[in-house]
Amino acid sequence: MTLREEDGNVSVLPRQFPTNRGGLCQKGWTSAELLTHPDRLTTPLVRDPASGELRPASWDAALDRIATGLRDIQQRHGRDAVAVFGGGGLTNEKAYALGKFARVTLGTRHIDYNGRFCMSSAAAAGMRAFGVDRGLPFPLSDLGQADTLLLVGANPAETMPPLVRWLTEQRQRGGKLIVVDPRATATARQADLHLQPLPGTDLAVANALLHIALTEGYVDGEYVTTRTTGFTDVRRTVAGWWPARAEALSGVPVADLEATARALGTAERAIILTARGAEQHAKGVDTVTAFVNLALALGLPGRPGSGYGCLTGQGNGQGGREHGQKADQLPGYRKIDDPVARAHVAQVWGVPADELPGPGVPAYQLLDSLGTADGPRALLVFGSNPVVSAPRAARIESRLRDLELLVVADFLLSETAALADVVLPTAQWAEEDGTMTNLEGRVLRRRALRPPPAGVRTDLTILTNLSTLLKGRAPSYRLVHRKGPLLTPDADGPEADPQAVFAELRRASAGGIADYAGISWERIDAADGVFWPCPRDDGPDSPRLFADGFATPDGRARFHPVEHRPAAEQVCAQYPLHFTTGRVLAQYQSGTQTRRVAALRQAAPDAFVELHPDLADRLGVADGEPVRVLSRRGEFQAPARLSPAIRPDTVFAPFHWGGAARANSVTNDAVDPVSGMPEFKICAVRVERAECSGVDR
Ligand SMILES: Nc1nc2c(c(=O)[nH]1)N[C@H]1C(S)=C(S)[C@@H](COP(=O)(O)OP(=O)(O)OC[C@H]3O[C@@H](n4cnc5c(=O)[nH]c(N)nc54)[C@H](O)[C@@H]3O)O[C@H]1N2
Ligand SMILES: Nc1nc2c(c(=O)[nH]1)N[C@H]1C(S)=C(S)[C@@H](COP(=O)(O)OP(=O)(O)OC[C@H]3O[C@@H](n4cnc5c(=O)[nH]c(N)nc54)[C@H](O)[C@@H]3O)O[C@H]1N2
Ligand SMILES: [Mo]
Repeated sequence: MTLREEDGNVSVLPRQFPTNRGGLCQKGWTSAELLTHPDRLTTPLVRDPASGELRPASWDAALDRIATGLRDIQQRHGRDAVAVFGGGGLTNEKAYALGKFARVTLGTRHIDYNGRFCMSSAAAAGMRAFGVDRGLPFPLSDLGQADTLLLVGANPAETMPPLVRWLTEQRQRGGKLIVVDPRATATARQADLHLQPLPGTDLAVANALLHIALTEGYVDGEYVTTRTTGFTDVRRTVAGWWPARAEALSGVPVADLEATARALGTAERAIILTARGAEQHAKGVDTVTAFVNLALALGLPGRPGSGYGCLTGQGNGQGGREHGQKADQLPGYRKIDDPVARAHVAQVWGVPADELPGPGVPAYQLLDSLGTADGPRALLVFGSNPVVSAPRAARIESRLRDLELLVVADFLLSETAALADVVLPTAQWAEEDGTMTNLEGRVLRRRALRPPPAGVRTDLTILTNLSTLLKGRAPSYRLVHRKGPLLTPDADGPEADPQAVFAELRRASAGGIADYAGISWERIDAADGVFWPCPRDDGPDSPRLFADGFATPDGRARFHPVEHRPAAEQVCAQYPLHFTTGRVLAQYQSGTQTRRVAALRQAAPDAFVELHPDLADRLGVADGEPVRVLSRRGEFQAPARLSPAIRPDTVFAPFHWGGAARANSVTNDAVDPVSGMPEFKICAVRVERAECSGVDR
């Protein structure tokens, strides 16, 4: 998108770009409204010990409170007593600086981020199969060319509207779209075939599809022999997944399973994509692996117009997972426990390698340990609102309250910021330069249009300020006065220079999996983005991966046998319904931003509980009537929305609201053993009519 500023008002204009072809969703159109929103934070807030209230404070006082608090806590409890929580919406520069801040300035192993809730299962599955995790190993425009496109647990019509034009093109060219979703979503309604499984049974569906591909002869034997290893064990596993068994478990008719396998197996070009519906499960890694197995057996990855991909979600969901805000990761997608990686990054950072901390723990485990005897006593949050978005959120909220020091950098007082001891007002997207990496692995520029309002600092400047205070020496990134006609230095003085951070990120990533060494801001500008890996200034970038080999030591992709297992929590007499969660078009994530935009509030004003009319009938619930949803962990309340689009045994709610309508009050905190991804997409609940005066129960 591009921005236009007139009389101090910013408006968003769509820009012709290969990924979205000038398309922009409503959230994009309205995102400028938040720049000047009355709720915008423009001064630091510090909690007053006497009154217990957040009060405006100077930057010096707020930063000093943080530095003193962190120093004191680390002196009493050690370096790991301080933790950092980042976000997949942060620019690459910020994600990188945050990881370095944790490891070098604070010396703590405790950093993780909300991407753990988002893409970590697909990331782990991609890593173990292909040796690399890039959402799409091919340009998005390939979707338009696919003869068969299988979307598993993805609702792009609501979550990625700019992508829908590729689906339209695909179908206009005569391609077949198949959607796997327990609900007949806006996306599923466009499909040629909609499989409507019980939540949490996709793995069985995938194994059955491979079973059929084997029996009907769609497996590409030569590809399997020359480009992969490990198929024998997978063949043995899927032999037990005859279609009727998968039907009994998932409810997807055998005929539909066969039609899907056939459509994939006979297509010239076929693409399989997963998103959160398949991934946010305690078996998300194995579920994605099952679809990767299917793609490999059909010989798809690396073939033009074909392959497997994950639809990455957040603004910088891809870049956010490459530069070291993951607990086990160093920049360039390196492993923090790899001695060679540590030596390389330590040298770039100018510290001894043995001073770098080891791996921390995944997001939920980290949040759940806060304020406990062995857990961190202080937390700094940049770009997340876990009070609304974490599973079993009431518990996480109470963990956050147990902290000695909670610091939140945000431009709005999110539900999490409202609990903080110190809130730092930070810049928004239109006010800072940087880069983002999209789901294609394409590194793009984000351009500042105007300086932040007086009193606001960028995340990078905040990190630099804190480093200076804590280390007592010059900051790691030079502070510059911003230049250019619009970008006059603001009242608070100089800013950290994101381009200098990017220059260091390039060196730190050099030789890693996500190698940015050959990517400069100038090159990005000249080429409408640059695809990593791109190791050399004068060498090519990588729009397509896997044409010649995979990123494994022997160049072959790896099959992994995976077995279906039940959801972590089963329905029972007391909690007889399956509960799943997701998104609606007009709200974004924890809602901090979109709930404040009038047009979006109007489009999606309230939380709701989606119920099949038959189920509603049984419960005696009318459309629009408030219902309570209860699980073993808590409850929330929202109006019922009756819809024949959902399975009668399943209830759905969006997670964009906090307070009494918080869907995450009931979600399960079971996590995937490999990725640490929570099981947001299935738990057991009971639904009741909410008690309200004048209505008989
Ligand atoms: N409007 C809007 N757009 C967004 C966002 C937003 O908050 N609002 N967030 C962004 C982010 S961070 C992300 S990660 C993406 C997410 O993008 P998506 O993955 O498309 O979004 P979800 O709604 O979480 O889940 C997709 C679908 O999974 C289905 N589902 C639930 N359980 C299961 C299951 O067990 N199996 C299968 N196959 N499907 C299941 C749900 O019914 C839902 O329709 O969206 C991005 N875009
Ligand atoms: N039940 C259920 N829960 C879910 C999901 C689900 O499908 N179901 N999906 C999960 C997924 S995929 C995701 S990605 C998470 C998302 O949930 P969160 O991690 O809570 O993400 P956001 O709501 O985007 O929160 C971002 C916060 O940071 C602020 N912010 C935005 N940009 C910046 C920035 O550049 N700097 C700073 N300092 N602050 C910034 C915003 O104002 C907002 O308050 O939710 C997860 N939770
Ligand atoms: Mo996400």
